[in-house]
Amino acid sequence: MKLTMAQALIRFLASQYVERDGVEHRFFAGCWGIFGHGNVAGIGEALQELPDGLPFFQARNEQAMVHAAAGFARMSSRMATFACTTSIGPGATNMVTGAAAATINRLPVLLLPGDVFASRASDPALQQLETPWAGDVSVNDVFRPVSRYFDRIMRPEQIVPAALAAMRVLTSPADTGAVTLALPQDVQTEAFDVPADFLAKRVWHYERRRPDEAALRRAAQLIAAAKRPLVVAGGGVIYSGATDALRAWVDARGIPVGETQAGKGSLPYDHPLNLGAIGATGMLAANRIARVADVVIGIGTRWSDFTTASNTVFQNPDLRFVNVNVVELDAHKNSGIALVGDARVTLEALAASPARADAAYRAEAQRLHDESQREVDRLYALGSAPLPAQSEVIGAVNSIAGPRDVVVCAAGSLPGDLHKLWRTRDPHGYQVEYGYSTMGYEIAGGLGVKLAAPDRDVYVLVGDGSYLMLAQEIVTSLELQHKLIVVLVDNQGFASIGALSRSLGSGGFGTERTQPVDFAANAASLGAIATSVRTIAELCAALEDAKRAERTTVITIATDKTASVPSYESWWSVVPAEVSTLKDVRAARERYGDARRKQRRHLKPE
Ligand SMILES: Cc1ncc(C[n+]2csc(CCOP(=O)(O)OP(=O)(O)O)c2C)c(N)n1
Ligand SMILES: [Mg+2]
Repeated sequence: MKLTMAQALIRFLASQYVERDGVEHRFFAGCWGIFGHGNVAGIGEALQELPDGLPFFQARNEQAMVHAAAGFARMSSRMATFACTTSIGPGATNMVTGAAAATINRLPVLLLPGDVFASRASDPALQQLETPWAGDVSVNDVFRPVSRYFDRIMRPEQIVPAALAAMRVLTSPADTGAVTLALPQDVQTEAFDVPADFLAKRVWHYERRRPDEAALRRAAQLIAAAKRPLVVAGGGVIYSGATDALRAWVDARGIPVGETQAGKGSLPYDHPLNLGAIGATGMLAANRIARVADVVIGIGTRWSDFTTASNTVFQNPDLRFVNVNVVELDAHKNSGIALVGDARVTLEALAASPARADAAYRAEAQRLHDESQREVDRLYALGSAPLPAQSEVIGAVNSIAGPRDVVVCAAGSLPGDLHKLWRTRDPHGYQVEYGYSTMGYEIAGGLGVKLAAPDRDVYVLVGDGSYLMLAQEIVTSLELQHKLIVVLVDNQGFASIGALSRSLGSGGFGTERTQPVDFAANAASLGAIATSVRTIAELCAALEDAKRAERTTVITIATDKTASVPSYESWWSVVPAEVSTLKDVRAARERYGDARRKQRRHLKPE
């Protein structure tokens, strides 16, 4: 059949399916896009020509549409996503931040930026970069480092191998991330004889890899000998659907669990072995237990500095690691025994392996779990006046959200506070993007989450700074009739960075907003139901209204940024200047030197 490259690609994408554990469904829920020259006549025509192929979703900002795709993919445990089409130039490069966020969070998104004419017949086209020393460079080359697969389609028939390669990466649990197919605008419209098999329904069988048997035996031995074992549950537990397997495995052995940002929800918050958040934004339970643990079993975690408190959270000199991860890179971190495999399959493979946490250690973990919960109660009911504290806002939203509802967040002081305080009751109930911590992800990512789970209420918690960076997808949520409940926490600026700056002796320099903003008027102008509340009681009433409402609601509440949630014996490495005329900076540098001495490298060979 003779089709244009764009028509062939859209038909191909509409025919891709994934299957895992016998459940099969389409991989692409649709195609987000903003048209301009570079896609309007190619991909645009192809989408219009085949309305039953890939449903089209119009966005307001290209970065936002990648976030929506990523939020959707994450809520779908990476079993489904969107394609995103853009014009050439700024439309394309607006997606770079979204691409990096998706790749760093290991979430599949397919990016289809328009590219300059392959023929070069009208060079330089509007928005085309001219590079004196290289004729084959375009702005789209900036996608290379932030993509797990990149190709530029210079001839129409090249789309056949490129599209297959793209699908392999998108459906690989280990390799997934942003995939970029840069599409020169003339090539999109060129026709070729498309092989029928290319367009046939194709099912990608999502792999559950079993780790190497010898590695399993070595890991089982190490775990059996442990007295103070600790599991650190990362996003891989949730993506793999391993939460039940994890619960059974730790219950049988009395092994406590700390949760990373992506792994929060691996166990319900009130499970006695759930010590809650670990690391720089960790709670006292997980962080204290981590300090003495002798074997740490990381499951589906990439050991970011927030999880390890910049490599200070584990202090046992004899500590050994076992890393269960589909990604080899992660499985080998911290000199661990590498179990390269799927979390659920690996836990099942270790089901018969004996292990028992020491009784006193278990009792201490239980005591700390209870103490952490009392601390959450305290912070939920802080009674800060005249302005409420952010922790009280979190408490109010948590108490009104249903057990299956979802909280979405990404940057500022909210993610850390949510990590410590949010009571997660469902494995998919906590969707905080903290791999890239992208200001502006919140509303767009929340929309993606809602598209993946329309039967759940989605609570987007967003700071005033993040809101001002990227809030326009409120319009899209209204257009699509996918309701979001947005709670905008206004502390008049970049409070998290202000606090960080003060801790570094820089006094909050450049982090406050002096210009008042009427956020309710702003949100109302976009079409949302918008209110501004002053007290927690008013917030609760507004949240109840929002639950009943059919449209997206934005509730703004001003908070007291000085009533912040403490950090629990944790640290995060940010380096103050080595020399400075500022006295406070010099003092911070000295404190930094002391704290750094707690950093560990975990080099002990097997
Ligand atoms: C796109 C982007 N730019 C800059 C940063 C660095 N940064 C992290 S948090 C933050 C301030 C966020 O302000 P706000 O949303 O009001 O949250 P708050 O810190 O006040 O809780 C900044 C500037 C970032 N994470 N993302
Ligand atoms: Mg703020």
